[in-house]
Amino acid sequence: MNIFFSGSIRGGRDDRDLYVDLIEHLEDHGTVLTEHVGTENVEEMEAEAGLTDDEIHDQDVEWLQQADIVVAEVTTPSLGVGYELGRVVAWEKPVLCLYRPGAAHELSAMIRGNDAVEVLEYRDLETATSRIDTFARKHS
Ligand code: 6K6
Repeated sequence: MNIFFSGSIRGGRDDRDLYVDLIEHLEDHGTVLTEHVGTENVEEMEAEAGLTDDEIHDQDVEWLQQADIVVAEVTTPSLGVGYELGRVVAWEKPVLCLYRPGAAHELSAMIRGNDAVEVLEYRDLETATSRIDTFARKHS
């Protein structure tokens, strides 16, 4: 199963360590196409590799098309994550969004109010991974 993990990059990297834990757990269920979302210094690394924004966009859209399921950590608001979610909802792919209540930003109504998206409000990693297991099994 191909899994697209979506998380903030230019929106802010405060939750990067958490992304690493979630990606590691998702790898039990299939191939995570977007491991780089958890990578430290991803922007510097990809800039050094000479990747342009056009190439990043086109590659990410290609991975979104290949994905069987999408899991997004949406606590740190990100334009890119919101864009990715809009695209996959239009393609009717299964989407799970993970959000920690009490964060600096309330979750967008465009995510919480979207019936095509499963939203889990969670406070600890164990709750998130357990829901990921249920979600991944349901769509495998
Ligand atoms: C290279 C050069 C400059 O920046 C980079 C690295 N940037 C990205 N590399 C890969 N995927 C990216 C990059 N920027 C955004 N994305 C995609 O958008 C990822 O799939 C994330 O889920 C999402 C994050 O969007 P922003 O708006 O927070 O950056």
